Amino acid sequence: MTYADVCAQIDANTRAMLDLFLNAGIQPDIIIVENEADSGMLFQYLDANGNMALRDSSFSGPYTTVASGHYTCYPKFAGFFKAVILAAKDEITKKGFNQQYTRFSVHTTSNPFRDDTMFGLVFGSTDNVLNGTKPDRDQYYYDSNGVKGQLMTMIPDNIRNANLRDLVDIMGTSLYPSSPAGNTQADFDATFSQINSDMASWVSRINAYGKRTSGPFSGDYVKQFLIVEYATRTNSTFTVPVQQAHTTYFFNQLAQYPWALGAMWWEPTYAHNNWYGGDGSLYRAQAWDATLQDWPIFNPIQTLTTWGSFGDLHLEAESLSVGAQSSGVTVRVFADTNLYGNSGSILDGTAVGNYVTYTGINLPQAGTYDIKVRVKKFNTRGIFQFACAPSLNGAYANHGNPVDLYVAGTNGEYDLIDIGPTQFGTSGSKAFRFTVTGKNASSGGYTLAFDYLEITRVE
Ligand SMILES: [Ca+2]
Repeated sequence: MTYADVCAQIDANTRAMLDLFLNAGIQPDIIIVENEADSGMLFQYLDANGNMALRDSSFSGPYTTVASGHYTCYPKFAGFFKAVILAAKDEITKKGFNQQYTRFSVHTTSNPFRDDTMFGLVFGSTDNVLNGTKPDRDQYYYDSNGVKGQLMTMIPDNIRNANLRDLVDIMGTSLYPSSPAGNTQADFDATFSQINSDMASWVSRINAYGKRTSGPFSGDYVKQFLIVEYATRTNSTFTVPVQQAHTTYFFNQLAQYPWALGAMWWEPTYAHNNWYGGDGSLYRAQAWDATLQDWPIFNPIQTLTTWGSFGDLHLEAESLSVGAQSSGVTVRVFADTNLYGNSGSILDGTAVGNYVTYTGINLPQAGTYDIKVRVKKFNTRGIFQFACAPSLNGAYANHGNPVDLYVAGTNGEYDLIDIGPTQFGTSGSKAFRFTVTGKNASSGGYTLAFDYLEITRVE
């Protein structure tokens, strides 16, 4: 099979796979090409030292070891990606869809903007950002000294001449952070040092590409970023609560970059080796319980729900600072296994006008955020009005309608209340106030109980 034959096969397979969606009226938002492409596709093999290397007899040389991050035949490798994207764009158009609505992502093991990676040769090298109509490296062999070699004529013209830099919208990568040494921010920062460094280094490059000025994604960055695989490993010190804190911390950091689309959770088996399927879901056995003489099971669904809200600030009410409260009225943490973190924050209100103000709600940037609060309804609850201010002693503005937390009976109910979009003119710490405005005629009191806040940037 010649190189051109492989490209033709890629073209046919791409169309066949995509037709399953398009024929059902479904146009993908994002097509991710390959799976950790830079360490294993089509022409790689293990060399005498056991390193991944490129099967390329024509252009063997110092650049053949993948560990170096360089590729002798980048144009051939890039050609496979271009073959997929060109075929997909053409098929989408042929089926009557507007191909502008589909973005294309590559997925590499290491971040594709870093200079010493395959894609970094095109996307990351400062000289190539925006300069020239097409990076030469898409077409020419370069030797280990960076000397330009011959045109890769075995690559079909339409593929070789296409500009991968312009075809790829979203840089995708995997991220499996190491287990932190402890449970402090410094410990967490240490596990994310490489990705944080990368993210910071991309700011100028992504800004150089600029934003789209037309089309369905007008206003978005031309180049965006997605963590295609993300997971943390469970061990004796990296327990589930620590992982939650660790992951929440990281997601909030990612949210500071408007061109970062988020992260997709991947490979639950990586988190623990005792995962089992059952009842349509996954669960895993926790550590052997000597008292119970059993393997207690841990249902990850709640955990994944808790972790899976990239771009959101997920703040447990019981962990928020109480900046202010009505005098003589208690605000306390209460336990309930139906609450996230197994606890919440309750205002033991006794009258209309009682309030609690939570502080330290740190918004990464100005903008409009949708605010949701999970509550525990009960037969002694009051009605609250939500208000927020730029600071504890700032000007409060009401948002959303009064919410009645009364429910009959003694079991309680749990509900995620959508307060609605709220505009914040500045980033930084905000104050959220919940004030009792009344109670249902059947309610026995004026208490308010909160589980967590979910704050999602909407524009
Ligand atoms: Ca909670």
